[in-house]
Amino acid sequence: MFFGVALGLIFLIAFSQSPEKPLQSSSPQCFSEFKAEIRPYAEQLLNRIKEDLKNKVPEDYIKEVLCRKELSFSPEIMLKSLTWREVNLPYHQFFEKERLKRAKSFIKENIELLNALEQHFQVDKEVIVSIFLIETDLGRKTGRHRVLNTFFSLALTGEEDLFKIYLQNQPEIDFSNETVKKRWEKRSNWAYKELLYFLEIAYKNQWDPFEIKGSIFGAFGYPQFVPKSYVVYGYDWDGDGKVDLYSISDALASIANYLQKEGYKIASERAEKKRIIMKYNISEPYAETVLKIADTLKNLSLTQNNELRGN
Ligand SMILES: [Ca+2]
Repeated sequence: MFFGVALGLIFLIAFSQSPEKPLQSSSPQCFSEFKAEIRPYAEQLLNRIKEDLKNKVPEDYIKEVLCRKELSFSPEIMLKSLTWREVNLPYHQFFEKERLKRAKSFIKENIELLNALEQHFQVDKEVIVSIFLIETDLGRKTGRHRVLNTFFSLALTGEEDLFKIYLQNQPEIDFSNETVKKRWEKRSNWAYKELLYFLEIAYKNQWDPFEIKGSIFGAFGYPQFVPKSYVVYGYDWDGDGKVDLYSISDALASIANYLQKEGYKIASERAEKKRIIMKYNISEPYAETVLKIADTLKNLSLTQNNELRGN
């Protein structure tokens, strides 16, 4: 073992003194795990990010984060987003007795907070809980994909020449089709902006950016917000100076704040409420399910109150 250490030391000295050693780039470890064909694009993206976040996030921080070995590039996220079909999601599962029972208990346990939120934001508490139930099963399922890697990957596949490499074995994606191409362009531009928002909020909040995990398309926390929604609608209800989407009070207040800012009013007609909920998630079956569950929860608590009164 001693010999090994000594030998290692000799090698170390030999190599550190080697005059043939190539000059190191400014970011020696950056993207070293990536394939050679990807690296120049990643370097270019890194420089663009540094430029666009100037005066907002220190360059050293950006470099430190994006040069970590946890950073990974998954072009299949873009491929998936382009072949994504609007399917009828199994919304009926949310009407299962077990889930409704848990949602009902949740309301009971958090009634003071929910009443305060309803009062403050003028959003029905049952709607808030219904969204919380549908999005993450009351906080049980918040996603397992690293948000940073998702947006980094989507942004990097915005490089056409790079993306074309991965399109070769994808006969179902017709890149000569203008609609497909527009979708790709829109998706990658959006992801790049979300990536900037994410780096900014991770820096400000001193998060470990790789610890934040979410859905396949980068929605995170109990309300499943993308980074821009965190910035625009995030609400620090408990007043600790930070918006924590993994704390019940901040998360539920953020859902309510989202709806209120988009125009939700407790006194509005059902159709109007539905229209606003579709701004949270642009899907009619989604909005319909949110309202139906909210109605069910409302009726359940009414029945319970009547039972208590002996009716
Ligand atoms: Ca807070």
